[in-house]
Amino acid sequence: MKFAENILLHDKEISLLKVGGIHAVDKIKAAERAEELRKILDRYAYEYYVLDAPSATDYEYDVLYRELVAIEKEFSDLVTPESPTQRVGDRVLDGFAKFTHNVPLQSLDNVFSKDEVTSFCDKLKQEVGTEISFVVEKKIDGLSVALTYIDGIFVSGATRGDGFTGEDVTENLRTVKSIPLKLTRPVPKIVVRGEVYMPHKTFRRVNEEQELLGLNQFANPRNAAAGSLRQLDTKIAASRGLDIFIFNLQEIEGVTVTSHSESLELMKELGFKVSPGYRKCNTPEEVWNAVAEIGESRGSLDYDIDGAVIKTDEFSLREILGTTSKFPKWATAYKFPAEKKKTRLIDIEVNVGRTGVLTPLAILEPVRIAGSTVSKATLHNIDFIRERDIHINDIVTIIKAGDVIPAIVEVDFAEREKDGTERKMFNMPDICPVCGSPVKRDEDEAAYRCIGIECPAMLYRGIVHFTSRDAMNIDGMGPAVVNVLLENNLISSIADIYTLKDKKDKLLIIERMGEKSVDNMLNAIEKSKKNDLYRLIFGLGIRHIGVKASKLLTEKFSDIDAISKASVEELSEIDDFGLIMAQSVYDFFRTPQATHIISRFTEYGLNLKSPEKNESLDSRFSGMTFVLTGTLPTLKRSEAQAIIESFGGKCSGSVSAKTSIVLAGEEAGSKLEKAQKLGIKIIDENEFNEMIK
Ligand code: 0OX
Repeated sequence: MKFAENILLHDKEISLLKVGGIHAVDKIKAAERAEELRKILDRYAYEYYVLDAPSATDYEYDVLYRELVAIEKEFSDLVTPESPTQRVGDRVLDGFAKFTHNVPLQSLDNVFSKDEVTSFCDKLKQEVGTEISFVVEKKIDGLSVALTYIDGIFVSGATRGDGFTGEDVTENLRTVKSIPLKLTRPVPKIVVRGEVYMPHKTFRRVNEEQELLGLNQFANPRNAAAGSLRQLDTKIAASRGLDIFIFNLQEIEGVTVTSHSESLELMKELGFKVSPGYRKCNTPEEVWNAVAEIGESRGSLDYDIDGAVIKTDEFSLREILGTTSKFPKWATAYKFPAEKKKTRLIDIEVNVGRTGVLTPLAILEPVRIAGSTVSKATLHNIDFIRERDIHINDIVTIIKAGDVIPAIVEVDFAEREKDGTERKMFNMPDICPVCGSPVKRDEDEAAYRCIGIECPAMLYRGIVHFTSRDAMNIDGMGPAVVNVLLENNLISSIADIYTLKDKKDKLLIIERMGEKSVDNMLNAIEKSKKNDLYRLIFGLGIRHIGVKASKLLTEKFSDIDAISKASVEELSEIDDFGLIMAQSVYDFFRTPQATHIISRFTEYGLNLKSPEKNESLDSRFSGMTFVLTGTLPTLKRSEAQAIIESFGGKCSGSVSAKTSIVLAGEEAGSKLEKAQKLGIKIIDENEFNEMIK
């Protein structure tokens, strides 16, 4: 138990430090321990995220991680940019700076058949006049980025952009756990290229969360990865579970490398997650077999690939072959055809979402396509079905490109004549297939919606939303647990969550729920009672009311009672609150269910009061709106925002005529320009410090 001993020893050290003040010797000990912890944590993370072979449990990792956080809190100057604690994402960026690639990130020419693959190989052999070896690797369907390391430390990361200039997304890339922040040895300089992607499993989770938050879902993992990498709020990027495969050495200093395969091995050694399963081949036949092998593996991978890349292995031969105006001549991509298959549409089922929207789903005779068996496809809405004249029993063509969700592209009308099976027209149901309540079509919307407030389908999603991170943030009560609790009749409304502590014996009987996880969940439930009121309001899932609107409600009204009694007029007086939002809040609190739930929340002791306003203390910024832009010399943006709010001011993300002051730091961009044009007062951190003295 080497670590446990270390932990105890360290706890003693820290308490000594607290009692005796900071002595140089204590700080040296803390620095040594921090270094040791970083090494262990980096190794654990490498085993988990890169090798997919963890040697430590989550708990062991967490204990050491917390110890490191404690040291860094005590001695803030010991924090290093490559510390594992710097991956959490605690910055809100203004925008992304341009990044010029030293060595351009080239794109690839394409081939589409076995013949083209063979002639590509033959042509290269002819051109160099010798035998030639190739490397065949997967073509990952994500976003290309270049990562730069100086003396083994990650210093910057940028998107490909047009190949010459991309965007600096260093802070978001820092949150990707499989990107090492420190290499296994300090090479003077190395720039590597890789593809950031979102695993299928994560993609499904992210889309579920998008749905729960009432936001648009991503069409495919690639779009989801792109959207996540371009988040200005690094915390959101961090929450998106992005991953990376490294496939190219762009630049290196201090090490000699002569071939691509050698570079892949070197990058592995340095701690990178190199694209797996590449093959070294010596003949066109071997190249084609490797391409075909990748094609066959496609369906069993947890990420999208859209082809195979064929590259000349020897760097000296690459030099000879050179590039065209667009592509390297020494590489090409074999693009998998988007696979299409015909199958029968057996039935159309209807799903009910959290907001009550009914979505038709095609039930298909199962077919193998793009490496996996498909038996369902989305039909979006009734307009999609009518436009394509889709009927039950039709023979339909389905397509599965890189996308996880297969789609119906067309109906085979000739088949209708031929096989004589009766086609049935599909209509949206008048009653909800889950709860039997009436279904209504929203005006100006393609969506049909169940209006039953107690609909179980909506209930499940409503509870998952209530417990989710941005709402009540109840750890240990994710979708799977909610499902089990509903199935076992332990809850049937969000208020029931707070009765679970009296049902511990029943919880313990449920399979998969051990004593420890039950205790953790019950503790998290208890803790959530003290949450800020905005979390509860957001958790209620009121249409059109997101986190920001919930916060605005708690800023204007003193408690939930005042919110529930507010008129539409009063509600629409809130800045940034439209009439639709005001009406939605008003309508929600007029339902008997809302009244009932709030009285139960009161009974269970949940916090239903808005936070105290600081006005009585010092409200020198009351009525003023600040915009923060650029990087301030010492203050973090979140710190400046907290100071402004503690003096009764507000912060906004954009400059307008309503802005009172712009607090600008280094590299302030368009916001500063706009403020200058509008003649708005602009201050720097020094002036800000004067104002808050
Ligand atoms: C991929 C991928 C992309 C480097 C030289 C020309 C293009 N998406 O997996 N690009 C390249 O190669 C670059 N290799 C890959 N594996």
